[in-house]
Amino acid sequence: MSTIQEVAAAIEAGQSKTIGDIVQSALDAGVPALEILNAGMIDAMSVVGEKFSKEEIFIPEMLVAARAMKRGVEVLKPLLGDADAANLGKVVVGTVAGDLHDIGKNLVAMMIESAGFEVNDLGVDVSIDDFIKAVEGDDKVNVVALSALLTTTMPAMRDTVAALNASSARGRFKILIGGAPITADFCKEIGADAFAPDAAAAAQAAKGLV
Ligand code: B1M
Repeated sequence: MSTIQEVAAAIEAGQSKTIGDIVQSALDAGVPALEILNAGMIDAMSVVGEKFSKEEIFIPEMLVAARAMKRGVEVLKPLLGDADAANLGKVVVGTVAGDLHDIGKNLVAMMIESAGFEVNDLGVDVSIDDFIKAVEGDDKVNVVALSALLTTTMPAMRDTVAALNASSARGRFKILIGGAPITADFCKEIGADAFAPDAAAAAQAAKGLV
């Protein structure tokens, strides 16, 4: 029988071929999907990060762990959604320029979609121009959600928010930000509308903004 620990160990070891079965057998054993995600998978990625900081592992190991995480999330995705969700508007989601991390951003997109929004996911390393085009070219957009995982890409988030604040469409959308180095103070400082510490909070915050 699979447990949370087995899920975590498989993520840490980057077992992308078997993670689907391991997650499924934890579900079959009655472990709730959200618990598998938070206590099994997200915590395991933190361990991966700590090992990388201590130079116990290197970028290839981080990449395989990330791949395993993505496969595991695919199994959980249908269980984390809310099929009866209302249509609350459209959210443009993206990781800011220079930043290639997308696992947290993908979770945020998934939770926001489950909360009842349509999502336009621009991906990673998104330029300011692409964010501006996405909001100005679509009048359904009522939230822009920016993710940054690196302290070195916080300036890109600041610049993106400044450009969005200067946009002609600013009156009809709100700006939500998050990511490991991002704080509520930083949100206030750069003029975004809301900060959320995790994907579930991001979905709640998006609902609160519209
Ligand atoms: Co990167 N990396 N990485 N990495 N990587 C970190 C972030 C790091 C903390 C690792 C470490 O040193 N301990 C460190 C950053 C240090 C810093 O800036 N202070 C780091 C570094 C240094 C780097 C490189 C510079 C390494 C190098 O090349 N020397 C490089 C940069 C590349 C680039 O982006 N230009 C790099 C590369 C990579 C990989 C490509 C190998 C891989 C990413 C693969 C991928 O995403 N497809 C990777 C990984 C996997 C990590 C760690 C280990 C895991 C990240 C992750 O997916 N976490 C990470 C260490 C860590 O996080 N502990 C690390 C799980 C995910 C669910 O959490 O993304 O934080 P997270 O999302 C959370 C919240 O932050 C929040 O919700 C999610 C939870 O529900 N959230 C939002 C995120 N976005 C949000 C938006 C919101 C609201 C909430 O509103 C819009």
